[in-house]
Amino acid sequence: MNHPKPTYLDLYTWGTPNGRKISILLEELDLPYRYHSIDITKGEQSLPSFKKLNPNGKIPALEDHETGQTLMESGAIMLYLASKTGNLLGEAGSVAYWAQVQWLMLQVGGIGPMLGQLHHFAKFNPGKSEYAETRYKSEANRLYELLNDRLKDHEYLAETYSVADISTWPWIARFDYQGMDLNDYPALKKWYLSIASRPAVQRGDVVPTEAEIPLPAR
Ligand SMILES: N[C@@H](CCC(=O)N[C@@H](CS)C(=O)NCC(=O)O)C(=O)O
Repeated sequence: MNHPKPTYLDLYTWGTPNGRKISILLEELDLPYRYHSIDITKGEQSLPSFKKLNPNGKIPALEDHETGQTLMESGAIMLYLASKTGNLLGEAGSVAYWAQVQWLMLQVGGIGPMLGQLHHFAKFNPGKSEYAETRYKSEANRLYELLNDRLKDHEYLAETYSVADISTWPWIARFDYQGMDLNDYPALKKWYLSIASRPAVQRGDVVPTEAEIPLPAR
């Protein structure tokens, strides 16, 4: 008789790119977890109960009752979950591992912050700062070009599908917010659509908030 896997993971998140990364990863890793909604539009990320989990007051956060580990920062959570299972991340210290970590770090340190600011200025507050809109749009153009160049001769950001792809994909899924046309970046578009077709990605994407995966017009 099959016994259900025990559930010892609690995920606290919301339907933003940083929030969706973790539910997608948990689905890819086939790890059972409980989902807790932290509605950042209502300020729930600043409640003392949540700040006990993430003193920085931002989603996502994770609790692992098996080990007693509590974690903030999506990149750290991804490394933790992939290391725990030995999946979607190379063996610690290997060439594959560092290749994946470098693309993951580019996402958490560059792609997320730059595209996130573009959402703030160009999508939600247009006309407030021409300088900021120009600055973040040019960073978006540059980063899309970088990813497209990399993916011209690589199926994935590192050699195999990994945490690096999972952390970057939900940011590219906001191409519309960013005023970007994926048709201008054919290799990135191919990568985006291939990841969008993965059942675990489709399951994980709708965990925080129901929404259709955005698809480019043609
Ligand atoms: N570096 C953090 C960024 C987390 C982050 O910016 N979360 C946003 C949503 S995508 C948030 O909670 N925003 C609410 C706020 O800033 O108050 C991570 O990767 O986990």
